[in-house]
Amino acid sequence: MKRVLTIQDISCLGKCSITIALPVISAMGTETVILPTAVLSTHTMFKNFTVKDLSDQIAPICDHWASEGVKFDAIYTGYLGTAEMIDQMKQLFARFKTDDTLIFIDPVMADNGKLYPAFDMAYAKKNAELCGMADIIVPNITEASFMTGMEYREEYDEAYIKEMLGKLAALGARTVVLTGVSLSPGKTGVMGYDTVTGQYFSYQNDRINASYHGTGDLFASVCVGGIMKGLSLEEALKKACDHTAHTIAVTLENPGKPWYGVDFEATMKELV
Ligand code: PXL
Repeated sequence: MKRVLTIQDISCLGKCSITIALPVISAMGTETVILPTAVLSTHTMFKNFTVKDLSDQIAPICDHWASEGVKFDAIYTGYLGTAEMIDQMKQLFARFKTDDTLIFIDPVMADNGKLYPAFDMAYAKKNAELCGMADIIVPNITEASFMTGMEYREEYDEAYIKEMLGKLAALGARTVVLTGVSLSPGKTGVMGYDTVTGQYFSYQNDRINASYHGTGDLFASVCVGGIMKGLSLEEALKKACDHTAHTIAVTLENPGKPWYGVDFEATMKELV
């Protein structure tokens, strides 16, 4: 069985980051090791959330794993929380990456043109550096605009997306994938660029007029889970797009849905 290490916060209430990645990747049939970057009472879209930063735990946990000789088939990072934590990730990659370890980075920090409350431009710059060390990165357009310095646009054409992919590729990752990309009216999906083959690829679904917190984490987790089960990146991205779109549709139908997260539990059976 493959083994993934996922590094993100634990938002105790909120259906995001580790509370999505752990159940989803495990249920897809891959051992999922977690390294929590912080414990928050809720995700940061709630008011008055508490945060306990776990920076001082990363090195001792890694020391212990190293002494056990543990190896990872993939390392998947999401919401990291502080610039210092990003620096620690660089050391962690150096320590645990082998020729067979996939580094998958979702530089979670922004959406809809704005950085999340905890972040600033210095954090975006650090995230850009980290993305340069990845095999695969999956920023949304907002995150990519903060990392590349390109203007964020709500209306754009394929040339804008290709330029953004080129600037992301210049950061250093092998394959760059932009999420939340609409290539024609009423559609949404991904567009990517593989720097080794020089090929662009894209996949689009019908756009559902609703958005829920945690959908990016669900998308990335399904993608990592799919790759670990042997899907090609393009197949895994399709599965992640389809599953995320379906889960948004199911969430929309639930009259009792919580405001703060996507109902990923409702579609887990179909995923598995
Ligand atoms: O879903 C992304 C995410 C992860 N972790 C925390 C967040 C968010 C988005 O707001 O606040 C703590």
